[in-house]
Amino acid sequence: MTPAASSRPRSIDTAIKDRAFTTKPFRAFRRGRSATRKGEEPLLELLQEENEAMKLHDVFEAEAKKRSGAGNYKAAAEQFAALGVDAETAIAKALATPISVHCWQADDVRGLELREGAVDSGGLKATGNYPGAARTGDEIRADFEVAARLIPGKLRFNIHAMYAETGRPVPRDELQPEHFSRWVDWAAAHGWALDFNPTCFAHPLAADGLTLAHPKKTIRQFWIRHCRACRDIASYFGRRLGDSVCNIWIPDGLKDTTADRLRPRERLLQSLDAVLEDKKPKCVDTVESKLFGIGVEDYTVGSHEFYLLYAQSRGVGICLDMGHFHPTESVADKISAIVAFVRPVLLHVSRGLRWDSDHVVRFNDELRAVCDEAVRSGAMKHILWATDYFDASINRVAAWVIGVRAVRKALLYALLEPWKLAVEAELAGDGAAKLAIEEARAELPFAAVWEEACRRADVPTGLAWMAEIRRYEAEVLSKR
Ligand code: RNT
Ligand code: ZN
Repeated sequence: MTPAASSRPRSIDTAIKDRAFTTKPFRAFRRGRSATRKGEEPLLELLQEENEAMKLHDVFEAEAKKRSGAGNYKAAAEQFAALGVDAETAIAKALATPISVHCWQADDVRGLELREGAVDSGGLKATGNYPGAARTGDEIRADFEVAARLIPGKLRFNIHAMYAETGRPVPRDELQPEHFSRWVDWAAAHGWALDFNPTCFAHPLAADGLTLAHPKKTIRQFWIRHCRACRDIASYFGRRLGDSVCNIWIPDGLKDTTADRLRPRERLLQSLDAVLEDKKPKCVDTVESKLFGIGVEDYTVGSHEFYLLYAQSRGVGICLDMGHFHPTESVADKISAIVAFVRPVLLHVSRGLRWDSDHVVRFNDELRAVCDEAVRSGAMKHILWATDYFDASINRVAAWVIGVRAVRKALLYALLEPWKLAVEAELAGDGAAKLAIEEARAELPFAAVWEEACRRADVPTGLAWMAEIRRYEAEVLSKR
């Protein structure tokens, strides 16, 4: 029995003090957050009592000690088999699909550059002030090693030019592969390939909100040189670790009542042609559109139509970020429309709440729809998976684990769809049968197959991984 199981009621603060969060920054942070003190509104007191009843720490620890539910898998697999789905194949494919995890969740998109003075963030804003953000490359790497042990399946790691470790200020257009040698050695040691992104924001020459489309030639040329340098770096990563995706996103746009929408797009087209003019071995080029950004609400130069046609005409890949479309637009539906013309299709898996808010990815309808469509398209080898979100208001390592596990889970869920039956019903014109089959998915024992996948990948199931996160928070993150 742990102390929390005693019958004496304890406040959240006491529980926190007794448990993992014994250090000052976490106590202060959590006190500030909880409005539930004795004598306040009855509803809040009630919630506080409910929270006590949950005994979070004990639940996580107990989960961590449980052996995962190997027992249920056989029966579950039989249920799937009865609907024509092979659970073994689904598990194998789900675990083998690489997910490229974004480094920028660790440090709220700050980067490691040595620079003087503040710079504009290019409309990217991580909100929240949860303690423990990574401050150095070593801290990002250590944090990711913890996250990676809690995520099943094949991973890659995705860094940005602003994560160069140069030891002295190096202009972005002079970056070289050697400035990323620590990333490469580390990734190689873990068997992860590295993906890359030019950083065309958070820089004095991006202060106008324009980079590759800037009216000034000298500024455009700086960013062209930067993007070319980035392709060389990606090509180096590719040769060392296996193909590297180099994804170009720029913030370029205008705030209000744009007078000339054509010339900036012509300039972007020319700049991109200059960037992409020669082939770089092992570098897979993609371009990423956006609907709008903070401060550039009226006009985005690199809109979806622009980049889709650019990618198609130039033979490069397209990146679809789930937060970069109108909130009612379906990214899932775009996959089958695009993949026959443009390859690869890189998915930036994100979760927008009301706007491109980059919330931690969850196993929700949108994500399931994207994974379903990717699997149904039969073109999985042309679809690349990457995460792109940043939440500074919660434990950042947990944010990684929650989001990437959700992607893996949704991939497995999609691979377990009784899809052939649904297609058969559709071809037979039997709409009711199709609906019934799709509804039955919610009743199938998915959890048992997911647990089995986690067990085979040697990572915790259920809530067990949270015990690890809390330990790391108490031992490492809280000391930052
Ligand atoms: C921005 C894009 C882009 C960035 C990263 C940091 O809206 O989504 O992919 O999030 O490059
Ligand atoms: Zn993105």
